[in-house]
Amino acid sequence: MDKEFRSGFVALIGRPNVGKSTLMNHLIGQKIAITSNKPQTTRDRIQTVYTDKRGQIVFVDTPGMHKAHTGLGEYMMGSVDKAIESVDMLLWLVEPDLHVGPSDREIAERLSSLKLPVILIINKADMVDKARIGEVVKNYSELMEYAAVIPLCALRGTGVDRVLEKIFELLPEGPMYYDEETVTQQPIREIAGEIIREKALRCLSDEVPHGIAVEIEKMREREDGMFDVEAVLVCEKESHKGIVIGKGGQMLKKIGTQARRDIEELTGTRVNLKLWVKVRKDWRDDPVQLKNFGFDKRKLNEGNS
Ligand SMILES: Nc1nc2c(ncn2[C@@H]2O[C@H](COP(=O)(O)OP(=O)(O)OP(=O)(O)O)[C@@H](O)[C@H]2O)c(=O)[nH]1
Ligand SMILES: [Mg+2]
Repeated sequence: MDKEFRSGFVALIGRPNVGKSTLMNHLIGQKIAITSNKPQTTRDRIQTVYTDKRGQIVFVDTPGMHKAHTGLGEYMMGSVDKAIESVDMLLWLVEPDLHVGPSDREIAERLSSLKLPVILIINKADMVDKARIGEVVKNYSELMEYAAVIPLCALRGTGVDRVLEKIFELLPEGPMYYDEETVTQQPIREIAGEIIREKALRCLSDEVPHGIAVEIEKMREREDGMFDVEAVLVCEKESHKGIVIGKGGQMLKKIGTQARRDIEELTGTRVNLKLWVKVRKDWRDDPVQLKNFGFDKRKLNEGNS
């Protein structure tokens, strides 16, 4: 009986900044999704695969659920809807906050209308004591029924094994969707662009990072294995350009140095990274620019993952 191979699609959902991407990276044991302390870091679904002898889980990381104020925000929320519609199970992440707010109630209402198992993950358990966790569990349990409730610390990866165990317990017998070596099918070029955006999110403050997009103009492997990468950091206002470049180019250099290190780790080879900064005025509300950056609502309707 316990030899059957189980599989299915599992989305990580919740409000911005609760730790969805951090948890997904720990679940698969590799850093694929970018993370930062700024809300709305993840902008699109990111699919990754975990396989062991118990079965295969295809994780779908999603943007944090919020009320959209830009065209980009609308795309992001469409992408969450698409994920919820197309998976077998949900991991709903929350922070150990005693106050269950209206947006959490809205999420719970929506989830309880679906016929999907929902595992409630109370993340950032390291920030509070055990008694508080008990109260949080009680408050959230009043909202809906869960297949399981698991408090954990995604940052350190503690409690992650219990999540995998529970998912395998709940998934039905199923096929192997991807070969066992696959961790993600996201092209290396896209991951490199996301790494650069992560460093910009982490180095910059205020509203500047939210208007950043990254275009990889060139990514070519030399004969000696070294990668040449040329990328443009796009910002949405002329006044942001100087901030991204920094005094004497220091900010751009800092972002570039940090990004290069991570891209080297990703490619397993030396990387020569060149960065430029361009302004595309208010691109987050410009349908043509949004499409150029891959945030095309039609793509969601076509069911393209
Ligand atoms: N203390 C603590 N911080 C955590 C934990 N998990 C994640 N974080 C931090 O929370 C912040 C947000 O993490 P992300 O993984 O980017 O959150 P997210 O839910 O993917 O955010 P969006 O993509 O913006 O929706 C980062 O600064 C993480 O380091 C945790 O268990 N404990
Ligand atoms: Mg995220």
